[in-house]
Amino acid sequence: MKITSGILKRVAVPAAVMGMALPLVLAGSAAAQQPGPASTVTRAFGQVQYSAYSGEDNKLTVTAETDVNNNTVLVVTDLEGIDAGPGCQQASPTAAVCGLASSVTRISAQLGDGTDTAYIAVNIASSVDAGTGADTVETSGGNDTITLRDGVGGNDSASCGGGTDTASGNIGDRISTNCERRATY
Ligand SMILES: [Ca+2]
Ligand SMILES: [Ca+2]
Repeated sequence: MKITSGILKRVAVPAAVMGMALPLVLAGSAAAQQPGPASTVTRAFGQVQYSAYSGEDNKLTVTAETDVNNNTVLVVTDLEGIDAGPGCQQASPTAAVCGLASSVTRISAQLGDGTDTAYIAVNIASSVDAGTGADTVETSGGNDTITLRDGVGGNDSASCGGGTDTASGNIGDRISTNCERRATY
């Protein structure tokens, strides 16, 4: 009887954790899927790829969150809506979970047209191409590459966080000194 009781207790703990963690990552999962096409995110091995849907002012964030199994997973959010492709799972109409964060080696993001914001909040090497429009891009501790060049000067800004980073833009674009290699044309 003692053994049985011990097993039940050990099972009960993860269940309680699960109930508490659920709203953090999977809030809105019961809601209807985002109608129509949206931005997409996929993962192949350690490579995560985000592509913005055209015609939107995308608001991309990439974070590491604790899931229901107490794993640290990569969460990709676009407030304009996002579709989880191969390698990722839909968490809500605006969020996708793309597996264990620790095994992601590179994040690539194409923001396309529109006035977009991108915040990569994880210390993983990232490549962000802001595309056209007035864009704001911020990355963190990885060795990152940010491209602001869209033929228009002064409309974009980049901040690269820690690491050894490269950013390029048009003359007048704001590129932080934390982007060690900076070039404007
Ligand atoms: Ca853009
Ligand atoms: Ca960086």
